[in-house]
Amino acid sequence: MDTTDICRMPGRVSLNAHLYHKGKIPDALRHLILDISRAAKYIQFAIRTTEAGLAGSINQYGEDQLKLDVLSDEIIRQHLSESRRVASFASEEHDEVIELDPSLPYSVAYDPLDGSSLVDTNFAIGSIFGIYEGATFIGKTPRDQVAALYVLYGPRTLLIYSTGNSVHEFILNEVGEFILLREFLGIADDAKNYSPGNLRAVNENGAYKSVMDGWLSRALTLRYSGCMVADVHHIVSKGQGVFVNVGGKKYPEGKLRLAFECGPFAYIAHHAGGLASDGHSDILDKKLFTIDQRTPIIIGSSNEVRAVCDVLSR
Ligand code: AHM
Ligand code: MG
Repeated sequence: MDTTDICRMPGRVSLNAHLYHKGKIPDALRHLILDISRAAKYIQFAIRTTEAGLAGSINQYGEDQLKLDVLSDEIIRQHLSESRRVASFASEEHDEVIELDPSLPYSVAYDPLDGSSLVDTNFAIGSIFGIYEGATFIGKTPRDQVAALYVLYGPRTLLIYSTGNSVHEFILNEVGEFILLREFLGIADDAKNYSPGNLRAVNENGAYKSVMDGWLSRALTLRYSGCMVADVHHIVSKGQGVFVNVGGKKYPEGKLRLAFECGPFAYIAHHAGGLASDGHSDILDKKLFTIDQRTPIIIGSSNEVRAVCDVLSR
């Protein structure tokens, strides 16, 4: 029998079928993304069924961990370990790289539950993943990622991935399968919405205040939730917008991390036609020296990203 017949693109397109037919990636990478998507299903169940309290522990940044932070991290750890495709991984919740088997093809950086402090408010939160070829991603740049994806746990559970061939969106259906919602998502050059993270920094960062004043005078629309996954997804979903998180004098690099948050989103924005900068250089070209490295980020519609960088550098 002709195998291309058996593997025809079905009417209702699963994540697996899409990765196979449109991703055109090695089977090992396809299976790794599917393993991660399985972990996400357990996390969305955990969010619905676990109380929103503290775990009684702190993470590598000295932040209190929620039970859900710890649980989400364990779920992902388990799926990455069992996948037998991961040489090493690093989580935002730990201060070290976990080495599994250097002969395996990929290394993964992930934030298990971004925006988890919002869980008691029932705002949307998410998981973020950057996948690299080789035994470690340290010494590489986000441009070296071979895939990036995030999962948004909101009223609906969405998974968005890129393997370098545009950006595609899936929805978790009632029987627990991720089904294609929209493919080839793009980000327009001009922004109508703005998402100003760490706005408290305007008190010590006059340039950021000028950026904010510019948005207000141009009457752009504010869209900010406090979860980077939700806020950047707003840009990906609406096809325009800008998200900023920059620091002040005390923390010039801001709060967000290159490996776990900014790198994967920069890859996704790039493959949707957008841009991500630290104010001077493309986030995709920033070398990963340590897992806890932070970076300012301006991400989204390219003209707006450039305009914001211009004001910030004055
Ligand atoms: P987290 O990974 O500890 O949840 O922190 C990251 C989140 C981002 O999702 C969001 O953009 C940012 O922190 C908001 O920070 P703050 O509440 O300090 O302004
Ligand atoms: Mg985070």
